[in-house]
Amino acid sequence: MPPKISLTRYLVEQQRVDGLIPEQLRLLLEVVARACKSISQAVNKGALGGVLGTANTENVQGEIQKKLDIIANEVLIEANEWGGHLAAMASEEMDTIYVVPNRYPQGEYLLLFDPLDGSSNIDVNVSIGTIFSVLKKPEGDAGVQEKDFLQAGARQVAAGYCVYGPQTTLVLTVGDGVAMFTLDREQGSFVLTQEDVRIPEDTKEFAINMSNMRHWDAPVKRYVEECLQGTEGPRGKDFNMRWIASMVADVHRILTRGGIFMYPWDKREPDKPGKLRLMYEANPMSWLIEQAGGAATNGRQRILDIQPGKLHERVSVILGSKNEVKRVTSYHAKL
Ligand code: P6P
Repeated sequence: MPPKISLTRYLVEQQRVDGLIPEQLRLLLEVVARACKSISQAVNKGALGGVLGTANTENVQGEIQKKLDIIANEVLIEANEWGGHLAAMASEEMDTIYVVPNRYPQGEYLLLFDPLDGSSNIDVNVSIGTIFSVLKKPEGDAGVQEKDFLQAGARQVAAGYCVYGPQTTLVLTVGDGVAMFTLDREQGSFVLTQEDVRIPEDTKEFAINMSNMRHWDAPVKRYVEECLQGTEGPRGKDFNMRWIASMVADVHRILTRGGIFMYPWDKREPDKPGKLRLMYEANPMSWLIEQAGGAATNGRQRILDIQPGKLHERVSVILGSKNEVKRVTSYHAKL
């Protein structure tokens, strides 16, 4: 039996090997992983912990917050604010950025997160997760402002998620491939269970919320209709469909066995480019997918090249097996 490689050992060894993980970034990633362990504990308690149901408050997105949304957000803030590795944080659950209080030293990193993605699944015991993205604070001005966060996804220095499902699994990239760590609850530590994750370039599995079909643009309608036609249509093969309505769970499946995930623009809210958020959902997930050999576009351009205009900006997302993403994107180009 090979020795168990803990997250700590993995990060220390990666730091030695390729210098992609400076000391402060390693500390940041370990703190985030510890926070995810705490969130996992709270999620696992469910009704026994009195943490299910809504908090009767709304977030910046105008969505009703679940109790666990707020708990997860507080856990991440409290875990990260004192360590000296961060200048500020941004969260789906907070209107504005959270600057590290003066009583603590400020670091050079910016942490963005969706503390608990997939909230609609919390009360029905379906996998949910924490998504995080790390940027460097731009050189220059003292202090930190929201505009410092407005960097394209290609400038991330780390990205990952923790999926709270039958296993609690942390998935991480620092730009040298994707590694997966499964929580060993007996030891209380994340253990390396897969590295150099690779997504097959082709797939027979698509993920989209089919109830929105009548609202989609023509290219997405064309792609999905061709999948549904199976062997009787132009694709010449049958497809399977999955939709967990928890991006973390759908992306984890794609990183594990391939597939394509789509949350495209639709005409219900034509002024919004999409439902998902660029900075702390699409960017981290897109980098993970690309680092595993997949692709991620908004239908027209690489998501990681999008220059954000505001912190809670939304985006259309088409990501997963490279050849399928290329096909959907090519259908948009023909418009
Ligand atoms: P719908 C969860 O609320 C989320 O932001 C993503 O995790 C998920 O992919 C999507 O929304 C589900 O949206 O419209 O199918 O409920």
